[in-house]
Amino acid sequence: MTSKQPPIPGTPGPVTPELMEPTAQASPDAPVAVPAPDQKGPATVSPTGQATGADPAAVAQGGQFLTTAHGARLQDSDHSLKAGRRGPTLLQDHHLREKISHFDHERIPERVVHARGAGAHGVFRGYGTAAKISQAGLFAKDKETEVFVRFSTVLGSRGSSDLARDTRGFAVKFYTDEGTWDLVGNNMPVFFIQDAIKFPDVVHAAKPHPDREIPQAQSAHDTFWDFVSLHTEAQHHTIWNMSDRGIPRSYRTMEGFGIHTFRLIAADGSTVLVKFHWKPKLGAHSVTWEEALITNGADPDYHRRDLADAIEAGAFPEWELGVQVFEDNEEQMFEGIDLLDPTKIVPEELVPVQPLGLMTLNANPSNYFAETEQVAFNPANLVPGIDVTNDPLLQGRLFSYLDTQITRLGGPNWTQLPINRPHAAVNDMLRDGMHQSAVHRGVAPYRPNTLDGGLPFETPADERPFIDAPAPIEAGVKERAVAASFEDHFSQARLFFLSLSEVEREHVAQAYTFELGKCYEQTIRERQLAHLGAIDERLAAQVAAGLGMEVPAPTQAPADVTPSPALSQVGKEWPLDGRQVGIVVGADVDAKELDALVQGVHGEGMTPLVIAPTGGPVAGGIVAQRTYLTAASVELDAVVVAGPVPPAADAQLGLDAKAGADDAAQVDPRVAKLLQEMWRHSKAVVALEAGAPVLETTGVAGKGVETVADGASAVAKLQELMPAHRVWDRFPTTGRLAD
Ligand code: HDD
Repeated sequence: MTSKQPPIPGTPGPVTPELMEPTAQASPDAPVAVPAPDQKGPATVSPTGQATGADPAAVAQGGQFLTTAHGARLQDSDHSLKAGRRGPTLLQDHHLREKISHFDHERIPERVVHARGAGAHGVFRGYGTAAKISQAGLFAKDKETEVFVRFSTVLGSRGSSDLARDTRGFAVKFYTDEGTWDLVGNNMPVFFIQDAIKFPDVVHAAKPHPDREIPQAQSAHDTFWDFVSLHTEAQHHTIWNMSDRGIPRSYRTMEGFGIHTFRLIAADGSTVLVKFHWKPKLGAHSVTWEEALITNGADPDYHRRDLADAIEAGAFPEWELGVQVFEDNEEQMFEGIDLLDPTKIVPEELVPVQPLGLMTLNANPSNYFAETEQVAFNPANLVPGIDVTNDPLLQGRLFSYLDTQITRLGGPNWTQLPINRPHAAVNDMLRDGMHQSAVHRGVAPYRPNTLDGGLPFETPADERPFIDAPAPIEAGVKERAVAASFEDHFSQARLFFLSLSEVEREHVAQAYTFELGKCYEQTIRERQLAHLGAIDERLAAQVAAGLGMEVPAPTQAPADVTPSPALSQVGKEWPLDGRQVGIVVGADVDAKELDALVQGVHGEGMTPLVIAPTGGPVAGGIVAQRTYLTAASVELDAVVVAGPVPPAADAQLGLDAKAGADDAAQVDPRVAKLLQEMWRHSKAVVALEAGAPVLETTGVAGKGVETVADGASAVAKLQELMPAHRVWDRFPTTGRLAD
C-alpha cells in the first residue's frame, strides 16, 4: 500500500526520485561547506572571554551532512518511521534502532576509584640532569616528550563535586620514544596501607555505606574512621587528608608524588633508588573548609573549570619533576626509614629534591570521553632506565591497573584507543580479542618462527631494550608477614603535624573535629582520639573538646621528631600567573580607572574578572564577565572594589531593598556577601577611593584590606599581598596549637 499523505509543514516530504538526484551541494565531490563564523557554529568565545580557537570544520566527525554509522546520509533524524502518522513504529526503522541502541551503550563503568577527574595535554622537557642516574631518554637535555595528565579525586563517583576533602590523583602518561611511561601518583606523598592486598578493604571502607550509598565523596563517616582507627598505618595519610592538602585550591597548585621508591638504571647498569616529586610553579595552595563547601554548591566543577580556563587563557600550568636520590644498597633504608614502606616520607631537608625536567600543560582535551575518560594508566608501563622496587603496595599495583581496564574499557585492546596508543612503534605479538582495531599481517605471531622471517626479533642489549634491573633478592621463607621496619605508624604523622604553621594546625584540628563529629559510633571516635594523642596531645585535647568527649589515654607516647618545614604551605611566596582577581563595579564606574586596572592585572599575568550589576557592556568597551548574581568569592584570589556599589535592584532580587534600610542594605547584599567571604577566607581586598565606602558599610577591614588612589596603585597592592597566597595573619587561631 502506498501512502499519498501531504507532507507535514516544516518537515521533509516523502523522498521522490527528483530529490534523489544529487544537487550541486550534496554531491559527494562538492567541497564540504563550513559554516561562516557568523553562522551558528561552535562557540568561539569561552566564558572567560578567551577565543576558544574552535575550528568549525573539526566539530563532530567533520563534514556537513548527518550520516548513519556506516556513512549513509540521513534526511530525517527527528521522526521515527511509522505505519501512518499516528501508527506504531516499524521494526524496519534501522536508523531509529541504531540511534537508540548506540545511546543505550554510551556509558562505560566508571573507575572503581578516581572516577572523577580532569585531563590536559602537555609536554615534558628534560634538563639533562639525570644523565648519571638514568638512561631514560626523556630526561635528556631539552628532549621534549608529549604527556597527558589526569587529576582526580579518589572517593567520589563521576558526577561528584571537586572540592571534596580527599586525596587527589596526579597521573602522568609520558609518550616517550622508547615506550609509554606512566607515573601514577597522588598529591600526598604517603598511602593508607602498606600492602596492596589491603586496597579493597580501604576502598570499601572509604566509599559510601553499602546500604544507603551515602555519603558521596566524603571520608566523614563511620566506616572510613572505623578502618583508619583499626589500621594505625593509615594515620599518616589520614592527617594529610585532614590538613589543607585535602582541599587544594586548584589542580594547578598541587604538589604531586610518586609515593613508592622507584629504581633508576643508568647507561652503565648502575642503579639508584628515587622518590619522585612534582613541584608546581604556582606553589602548593589550598582553600578553607568553608570555601570548599561553598564551591561544592556554587561550582561543583570548579577544579575542572579552573584547569581548562587557565590553559585556554594561556596561563599554562607548570610543574618541575624532581627526585630524592638514595643509594641502592641491600638495606634499602635511609636513616631508619624503610624506603619500601609507602607510609613514610624522607624529609627534603635531609635529602633535597633534585630537578629533572619541566612539565607544561598547554592544551585542553577536545573530547572528554575519548581522552580523559578513556585514558588508562598503569604503573607497570615502564621504559628503559626506570624500574620498580619491592614495595608491596607497588607490587600489587603492577597487576591491578592492567586488570581493571579489561572491564572498564571492554577488553584487552584498550592500548589501541587513541589516547592510550604509544608514540613509540609497537610490534607485539598480542592478537585478536574484543575491539581489535589493528589489521595484523604475517602468519607467525609466535617466536621463534621461520615463516615470517623470524620477525620480530628480541632486542639486543645495545639497542636499548627494557631490562629488569638484576636486583638482589633477600633470602627468606614464603610467608604472609610484614617487616619490623614497617611497624612505626605514628612518628611521621607527628612529624607532619609539627611541621605545619599554627594556622594549618588549627585547620587540622577543625577537620578531625568535623569528621569525627559525623561518626555515630562512640568507640570509633574514642579509638581515633587515642591515636591523635600519639600524634600530639594538644591536637587530641582540642578535637576531644570539640566533640565534647574526655581525652582518652594515647595509643602510645608521642615520638621525638624533627619537623620538616618544607611540608608547610605557609611562609613562601609564589608567582601570580593565572590567579583570578575580581573587579567589582557599579553602574557608574570611572572608565579610565577601570581600564588601567584591567590592563594592569592582565599585565601581571593574572586574570581580571569584571563583576557588574548586570551582564553586558560596563564602560569603555569593557564587558562584564560575572554579575552580582553569578560571581562567587571562591573563584577569586583577590578582589578590587572599583566603584560605588548600588543597593540591590528590586527587580533582580524580588525584594524591596529599601524596606530594611540598615547599612548593609546600602550595598547590594550579593556584593556584601562576596566581600565578607573574601575577608573570612583571608584573601586580599583592595578598594579604589570610589569603592572605599563599600568596605566600611560591609565591615570589611583589617590586615590585607587596603584603599588606594588609582588603578595602578591597586595593581601594585595586589602584587604585594598576593604572592603569599593568603593574608595569613588574618586567620583566627586559638593559640593552643602554637609552638
Ligand atoms: Fe590506584 C586508579 C593512584 C594504590 C588500584 N590510582 C588510580 C589513579 C591514580 C591512582 C592517580 C587514577 C588514574 C587515572 O586517572 O586514570 N593508586 C594510586 C596511588 C597509589 C595507589 C598513588 C599508592 C601509592 N591503586 C593502588 C593500589 C591498587 C590500586 C594498591 C590495587 C591493588 N588504582 C587502582 C585501580 C584504578 C586506580 C583499581 C582504578 C581505575 C584505574 O586503576 O585505572 O586499578
